[in-house]
This record gives sequence, structure tokens and C-alpha cells, in this order.
Amino acid sequence: MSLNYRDRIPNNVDLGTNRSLQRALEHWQPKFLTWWQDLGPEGFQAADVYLRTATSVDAKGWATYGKVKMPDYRWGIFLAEQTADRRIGFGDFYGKPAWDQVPGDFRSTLRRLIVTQGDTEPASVEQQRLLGQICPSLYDLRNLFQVNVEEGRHLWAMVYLLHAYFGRDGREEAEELLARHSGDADKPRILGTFNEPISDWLSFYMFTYFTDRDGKFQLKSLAESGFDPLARTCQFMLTEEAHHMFVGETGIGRVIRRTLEVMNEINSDDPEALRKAGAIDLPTVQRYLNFWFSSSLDLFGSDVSSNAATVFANGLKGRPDEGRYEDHVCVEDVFDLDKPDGKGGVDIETVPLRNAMNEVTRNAYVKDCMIGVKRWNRSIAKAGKPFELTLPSTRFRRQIGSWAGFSVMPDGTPIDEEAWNARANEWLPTEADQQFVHSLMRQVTEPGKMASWIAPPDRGINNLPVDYEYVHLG
Ligand code: BYC
Ligand code: FE
Ligand code: FE
Repeated sequence: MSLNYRDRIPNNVDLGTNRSLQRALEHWQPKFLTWWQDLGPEGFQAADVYLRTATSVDAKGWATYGKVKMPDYRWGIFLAEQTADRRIGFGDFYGKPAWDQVPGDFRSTLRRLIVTQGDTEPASVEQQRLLGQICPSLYDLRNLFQVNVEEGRHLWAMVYLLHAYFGRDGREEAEELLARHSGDADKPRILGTFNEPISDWLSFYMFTYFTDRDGKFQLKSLAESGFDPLARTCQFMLTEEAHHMFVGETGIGRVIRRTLEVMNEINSDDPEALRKAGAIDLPTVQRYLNFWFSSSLDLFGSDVSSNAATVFANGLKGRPDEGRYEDHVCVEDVFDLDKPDGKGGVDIETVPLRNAMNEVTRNAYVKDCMIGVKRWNRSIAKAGKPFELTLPSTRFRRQIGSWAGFSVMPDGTPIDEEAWNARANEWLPTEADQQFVHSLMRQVTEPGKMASWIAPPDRGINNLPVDYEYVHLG
């Protein structure tokens, strides 16, 4: 299906045939652009950036590449192609025809899911707005901006649904998506992680590895939705998400590779010596990983959740890759959960499976997170260094769910609060870690050149060389 770029708002939803919707979105568009100018990448609005733009919605024919000024990026509304006679794949309405319109009984729940998803997209752009000023290379700068414009498009995707299917309150919610801001004391973003500052590139890579991966799993769940327009828009968003996680995985991989090189150059793995030589020591990488992984785990919601049971029952939000399961109704099955027993130990609680859907999705996510960790560890082992990165236990530093507020070591052992506080600086980035990492962050903009603390990528973008001028600073 070809995408219509003749309209002011590119789309493949025949926007031109729905005049009132088109007008409503054209009314929102300048507000979006103002938001982008004010809270998007600061200092680069006039730069020419080598960006990819969607040309078709199937995974193969996806992209064209070219130099674009970000405010001229063609943000649009693209849904995956409709499947004829699609059926609801899970819950109480299993096997019934998918909905083309909002099912009246679930209107407010569905709106809340769309708003929550939509809120994260501009939040991440806000979190990352100053990173360009301290980019480690033009290649990385371009990847940052690619991620940013696509998160902007994900906002468009949710705003389209709100405008097209939720009338007046949908339009109001669309305005609110531009009114809440990451980290704002009065009007913060909805979910915790999206209010955390991302003020250095190690955090940015951790965020794109761990938090964009939450995006992958949430989008996969919503791509199963019985509300067909939501399912189709999330299917296309997933094709964009893959690159975000690539940026995270290769970014962390390159940080590690550079550290290993410096270890060999100075013949030491002493963190202080490595820091003096301008590399990031592996224990610091581990502490950043602990922070962003545990924060991202909270994004899945409580382990026992009646909200999760309801959205599953109602056919609004399924499990990622629902088709892989045998039972799609899940009224009989149960799920065993660990929870604190209140006496410093662990209890098993058995709950109806539907109530544990957040945990089912979280478990799939943790498994997926392991893939990169294994890859990074292989490179460390290959360099002959006795160090292994690990994912901390899902009980560690939780703020949502039954482990919220409990003191647990990264290996999952509960300990008392005092002991935890005494050791927190082994497990989470300290102020000194952050100051050190920030001290390395100096802007590098000579084509092909990399900052001291990161190795070059294996290859460039779209078969171009690594030293291509990916961003022409205007
Ligand atoms: N922070 O039963 P509970 C992405 C709230 S990332 C603050 O535990 P439920 C992206 C919850 O709203 C993907 N509050 O969980 C990545 C509820 O509030 P109410 C984003 C939280 O209802 C990188 C209460 O606690 N997409 O795309 O199952 C860059 C108890 O709820 C948090 C989605 O999240 C938290 N971490 O909610 C750019 C999908 N967690 O109703 C983009 C849409 C929970 O009692 N959202 N709460 O006032 C949802 O499916 C669900 O709302 C949740 C889980 C995943 C948030
Ligand atoms: Fe996104
Ligand atoms: Fe993303």
C-alpha cells in the first residue's frame, strides 16, 4: 500500500475523504510543530539530517533515505494493512469479529491505554533534547534524531486514534499530550521512567535498550487488540521500534568494546585508571544497567493487576505474540508469583492467570533483555577479562508491584533497609559516577571521529561509510 505524501499530513488512511477529521488534525499540527521547536532536539532544527522516511507499511519496502531538516520531516499517519475478516484473538470475545469502531462499553479504558502509550512518545523526545550538544559522533547524532522523529511520529499515531475515534474528549487528550512534560513538577508525564533525566549518552543507550524494549512489548500487546485501528497502528510502529533497540544494543556494545581496548592499552582493569584514560569502567556500566532495567520493569504495571485482567478479558490488550499460546481465554489457568512474606523472606502467591498478565509480559521482556547482555558478555570474555554483566533480579529497586519499596539485593535476596542503603552505591550510579560520565560528554562533530569513550560502529547507515557526514550542521 503506497503512502500519500501529497496531503499536508501524509497518511494511508484516506484522510482526504474525511474533511472534519482532516481539519481537526490540521489544527493540531501547528501545535505539534511548536512543541517540537520548543522541546525537541535543541540547537539542531536547522541542521540537515540523513533520515529515513517510511514509503510503504510492509517491513520490506519500508524506507527512503535523504537529508532533511527535522522540522520538515513528514510526520504522518500510517497503519499496517487491514486483514480481511480479522477476529479478536483473546479474552471473553475470542473469535468474534474485530472492532472497526470503539466498543462503547470500553471507551474510557481504551482511551486511557491510548493516552498512556501516546504520553511516552513525546516524553522521550523531551528527555533527550539536550543530548545533541554532547554527541560522541555525527553517526550517533543522526541515530538520536532518527529515534526522536520516529517517537514524534508515534505521538501522531496515537493522536490520530484519539481524533478519529474519541470525538471531543479525544481532541482534549491530544492537547494534553503536548501539555504534560517530562520531569515537570506540576504536569509530569504519566509513567515514572519518562520523568527520569537522560543527561548523558550512556543513559541514552540504556534507555533505548531497556525502555524502548518495553515499548516493543507494550506495542506487541496492543497490536493484538480487538480494536482494529489500534492493532494496525501498533503493528507499523513496531517496525520503527527495531532501530531504537539497535541503537541501544550497539551503543552499549561499543562503549564496552572501547573499555576493553583501553584495558589492553594501559594493561589494567582498575576503574580509576580506566577513567583517567577516558573510558567507562565496566562496574559503572553495570550500575547504569541496574538503574534503567529496574526502572523499565515498573512500566509493565503491578504483578497482580485487576486492570490487566479486565483489558485482557475485554479484548483490548493481549499478550505479546498471543498466537503462540494455546489457550487464549485463560479463565482456568493460574500463575505463581513471588512476593515478600513480610518477614524478610519470599512467599509464593497463586493468582488467576488473567490477573498476572502484566507479569507474563514482563517475563517475556526479561528474556528478551538477556539477548544483548549475553552478546556483551561474549565480547568481554573474548577479550579475556574476568567480568560479567548481569540483569538484576526483577525484585531489585522496584517502585510498582508487590516488591515496591522492599530492600532487595541485585541477586534477589531481601535484606534490611539499613544494609541496603549502605551498599546502594555498589548497585546504582552514584553522584560521582554521573559526574564522571558527564565529564566525558564532549561534542564530537568531525565526520568519522568518535569520542574517547566509545568505539566506532561496525558499519554506517544504509551502506554509507562510517565517516559519512550524517548531519550537516546548518
Ligand atoms: N509509573 O494495575 P496496575 C514506549 C499506574 S514504552 C507510574 O499496576 P496497569 C516508549 C497505572 O496507570 C510503552 N504509574 O497496572 C519507550 C494504574 O493507575 P490507575 C508504553 C504507573 O493498570 C521508549 C496504577 O498504577 N506503553 O512506548 O495494568 C521511548 C495501577 O496499575 C506505572 C504503555 O505503557 C509506572 N511505571 O497499568 C518512547 C501501554 N505503572 O489506573 C516510547 C499503555 C502503573 O490506578 N499502558 N502505573 O490510576 C498500559 O497498558 C498500562 O497502563 C500500564 C500498566 C502498562 C501502565
Ligand atoms: Fe515509540
Ligand atoms: Fe522507540
